[in-house]
Amino acid sequence: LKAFVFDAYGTLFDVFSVTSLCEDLFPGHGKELANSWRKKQLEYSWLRSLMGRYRGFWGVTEDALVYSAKSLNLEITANERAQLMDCYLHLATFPDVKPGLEELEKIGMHLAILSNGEPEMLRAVVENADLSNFFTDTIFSVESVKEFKPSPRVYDQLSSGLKINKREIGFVSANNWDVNGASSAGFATFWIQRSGFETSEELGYPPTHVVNAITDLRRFRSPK
Ligand code: LAC
Repeated sequence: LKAFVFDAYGTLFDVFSVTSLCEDLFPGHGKELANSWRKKQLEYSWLRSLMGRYRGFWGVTEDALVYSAKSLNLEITANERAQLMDCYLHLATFPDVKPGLEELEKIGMHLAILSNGEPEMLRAVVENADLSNFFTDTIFSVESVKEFKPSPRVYDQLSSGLKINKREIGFVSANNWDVNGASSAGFATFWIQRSGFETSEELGYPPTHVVNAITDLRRFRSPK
């Protein structure tokens, strides 16, 4: 492998770092709101792809927040909505992210991101997490194909985008459905199973490798 391409939300960035603000704003409902928000965000991305009605991930994320608050009978003001959406630009990174990326960079791997996020929201979260130096000009978004993961068209942009042969690209995600999508599109895949409790999807395209953290990836570099 010459390149590792990372999923963003859930893999580099902890989407559940929104939970503490959810709990501050809606005491007793923080976890429920955060869980529903993420679940609905993904559902809307899949539904919109099927409908052929693309809307940027920022809008999809906001729609999912509005739906989730409504479904839990929580009254959310415009200001609270804006505060919660702003969390998406300041998500926490998992502890293995920076050390893992540093190791991979040191051994000369090309590093990239491929995400549902729009380029602007991705650039912001990457910059706020101080990861910009790892991903100069290598943030790829579904925006170019206007269909969400796991459409094969999303993953297929990687080879031309990176100018690296498909067989030399490893796709890394903690989202098992995303791994299935990239495997199905013909990539070598790495499923990050951080907690060890996640269940594999029954979609038929399992990961090529399972690892516990980004710091486990360096052993997969091609021999020089
Ligand atoms: C992404 C989704 C999987 O970052 O959250 O593409």
